[in-house]
Amino acid sequence: MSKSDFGLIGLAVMGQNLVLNVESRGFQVSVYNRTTSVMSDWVAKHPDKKIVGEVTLEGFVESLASPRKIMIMVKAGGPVDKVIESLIPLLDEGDIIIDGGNSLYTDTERRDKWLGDLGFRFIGAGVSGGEEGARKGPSIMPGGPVSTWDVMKPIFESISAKVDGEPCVTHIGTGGAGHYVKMIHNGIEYGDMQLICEAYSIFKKAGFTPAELAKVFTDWNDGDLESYLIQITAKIFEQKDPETGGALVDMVLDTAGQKGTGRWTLINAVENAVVISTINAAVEARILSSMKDKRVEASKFLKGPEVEISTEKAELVKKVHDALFASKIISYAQGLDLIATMGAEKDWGLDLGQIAAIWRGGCIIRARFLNDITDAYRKDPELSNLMLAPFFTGLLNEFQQNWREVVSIASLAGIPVPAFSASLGYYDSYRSAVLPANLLQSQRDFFGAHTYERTDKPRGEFFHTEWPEVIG
Ligand code: NBP
Repeated sequence: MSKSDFGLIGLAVMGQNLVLNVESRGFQVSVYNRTTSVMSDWVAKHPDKKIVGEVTLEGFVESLASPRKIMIMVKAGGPVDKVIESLIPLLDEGDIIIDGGNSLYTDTERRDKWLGDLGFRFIGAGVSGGEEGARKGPSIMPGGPVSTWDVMKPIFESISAKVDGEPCVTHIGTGGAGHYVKMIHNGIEYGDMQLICEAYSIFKKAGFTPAELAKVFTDWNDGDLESYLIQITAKIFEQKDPETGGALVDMVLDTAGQKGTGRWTLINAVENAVVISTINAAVEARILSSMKDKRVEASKFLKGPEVEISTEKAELVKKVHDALFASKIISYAQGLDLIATMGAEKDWGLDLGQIAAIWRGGCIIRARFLNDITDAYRKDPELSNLMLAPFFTGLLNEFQQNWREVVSIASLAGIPVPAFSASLGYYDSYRSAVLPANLLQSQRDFFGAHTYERTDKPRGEFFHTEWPEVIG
């Protein structure tokens, strides 16, 4: 049998679908899985495909054409290192290992050095789009050396999603850049999902039925909010529960899980002193949702307002649309600010327009407005903040009044909207030429002699006041 063009280790949901995708583009693929029966059962289901199942790692490596291109699609963390360790003695110099899982970018940087020192080539590639993306065309975010990208480019471009004929894959940058950008993508995904949930929460309190909700989200998906997450949300509201006959969503317990990429994003933002308050609110909302028993208990004691939402339904839909869109702009502005800051720190040479462009298809956050983000950065690659791109400035100026009204309606009705509020807080802080930090700096000088700059003196001159003594 001829040697395979591509090899994949790890036949869980992502691995299986990626193999079918690669094979469908005309490549022969060898596969290996730690639990052999998983591999053989799956390969047996696809007798007509150019898929070679191998029961040993040695046989798997031997079945690949040189230089070998091996994608690892196993659980992130220790399992990736274990697979790499077992591959090393079997590989030849110049062979390529691709880690396509959700690895932490610092692990990718370590593996990049480890494998590079041994003469192998390594790519840490974020793959987004879940099961369907993997099968039909994901958005792929590969890092690593340009020379290795050049070898992998034909396969990556053929398997990725396409938007306007452009493949949703690009060389992100060296080292861990690919997995880093995938991590922030996931953080932004957390933000998008939470913002949609907050819109839902307001509509629910205003008495919208699941059928009305499905209509709102379907209409939104036909307009400027068009996106995969809005689309699936409309479908969720249409789904009936076979047991009760009601809407399935009403039967789903309100506790959300998370796998860690959102938390990693927050840690990185703090390390880089970049504000990502919308994503932060989204991660914390998941944490609070998971505290179901404590919330049920607290609900018996802590009072909220007894207020109905009186805004007429069509008007409320327009207002919430504006609040959602404005908050979404803020979330992307923050996420892209973090990517730009980290990219500069690491000298990754990131192209934010190109990153936005490859998120337009295949991935969970794909959305019409990513075209506008791509345009904004292509027009001005040095853009300091997405909010200041003329297109987005115009939208924020148009939406800001309704956005405030929605946060106010929610607050007066006792509905938690942490991501809407955090986004608005960021917007108002960022646009404030003057903030109350004059008082804060005075407090710091009072208790710690931290000094302050004066409004009537040049920047960089520091002053200290002997404040009155406080007893007790
Ligand atoms: P999982 O993350 O559930 O991992 C299961 C696979 O890892 C199986 O093939 C399993 O082999 C293998 N594995 C484990 Br666990 N420990 C191993 C070890 N020590 N040595 C060798 N193999 C080991 O699979 P997934 O959901 O397909 O995700 C794969 C990667 O893609 C993950 O990093 C994930 O975060 C990422 N990702 C997932 C999605 C998604 O929608 N699921 C989307 C985007 C990215 P076994 O059969 O022998 O147990």
